[in-house]
Amino acid sequence: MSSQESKAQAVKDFTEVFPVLTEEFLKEVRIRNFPEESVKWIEKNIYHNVQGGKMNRGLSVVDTLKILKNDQLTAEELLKSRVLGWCIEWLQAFFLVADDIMDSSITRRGNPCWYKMEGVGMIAINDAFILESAIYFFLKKYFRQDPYYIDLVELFHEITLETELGQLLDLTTAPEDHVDLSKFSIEKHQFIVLYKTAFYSFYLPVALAMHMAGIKDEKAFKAAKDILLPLGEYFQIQDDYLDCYGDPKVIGKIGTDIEDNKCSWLINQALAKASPEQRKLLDENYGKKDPKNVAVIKQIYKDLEIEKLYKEYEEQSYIRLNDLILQTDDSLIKRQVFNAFMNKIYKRTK
Ligand code: GPP
Ligand code: MG
Ligand code: MG
Ligand code: MG
Repeated sequence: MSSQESKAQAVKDFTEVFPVLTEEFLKEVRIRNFPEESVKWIEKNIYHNVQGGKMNRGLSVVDTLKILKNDQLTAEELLKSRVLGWCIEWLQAFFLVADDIMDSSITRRGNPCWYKMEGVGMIAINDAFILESAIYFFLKKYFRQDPYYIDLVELFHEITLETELGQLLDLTTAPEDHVDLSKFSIEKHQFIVLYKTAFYSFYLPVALAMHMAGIKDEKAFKAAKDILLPLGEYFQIQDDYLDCYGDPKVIGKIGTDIEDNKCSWLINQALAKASPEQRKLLDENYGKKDPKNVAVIKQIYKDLEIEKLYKEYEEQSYIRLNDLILQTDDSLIKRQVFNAFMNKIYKRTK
């Protein structure tokens, strides 16, 4: 079997678990005698928000466990790693439903954002909470008997807190009514993306698989963090780049970072290169909803060749991160785990 086929099969097997989990969760609602209307609402919430992503995070749990256990997984281990993978996809859905409200976004995964759907609006806030609660229902259902159950629960709680702290800083650095570009810096950006993205997107899938594999050594978790967090930073810089330069048809969302006054990688690079005249234009036009203001910012990015700078950053990151992977202690955690991540994200367009 070619690796392409086995990947397609892995995606298919992973995908097939989704409707099963959804049904189990809906049953949990039904046994509380909720009207069928509520059950249907939740089903729509789940299908609209949990599905349709790249599933990179979820699939990574399965892929990582396969690597850690030399491809020798029992049927039960396969199923449980897929359940954990879906728990991350549920977590991601919870974050994205809320993030899209906070970022005033319009589309997600090629569809209107959930809060933009007819009749949903701010009910989406509660829907996000329900998506989060589903995680703990699945963990209990599938892992209650396992010695590492509490590790999983604690990990989800800890990572959720870290992501929420990152989101807080992301938002408070980008107030809607007050643009002050002097508050931005590359260091601040680095700090925000570490918390808002890297922990849940990169460290979490690997740490979950490590718990399942019975790894206990704190040094192994530390080694995983040391490489996965920089990988996550690189991933979010790609996200910032795609927000401005990605094709909405491909990335499934319309960028709003300039309008939202976000401390994005792009604006930080522009600030570092801008002449006093360009700086004045950045100050006057960043963080405004009017397409005319946005166009001025994009023109300055063009004049400063920010896109070229990003391509260079991407090349350099590839070399730097591969180097870092080579330096990890293979006896603590297999290098292949990290190479698999790198291959999934290098030069991504969505
Ligand atoms: C990505 O930021 C970060 C998140 C989705 C985490 C949100 C965290 C919460 C606690 C709600 P982003 O806004 O750049 O993502 P996107 O570009 O996909 O909207
Ligand atoms: Mg957003
Ligand atoms: Mg956001
Ligand atoms: Mg973004």
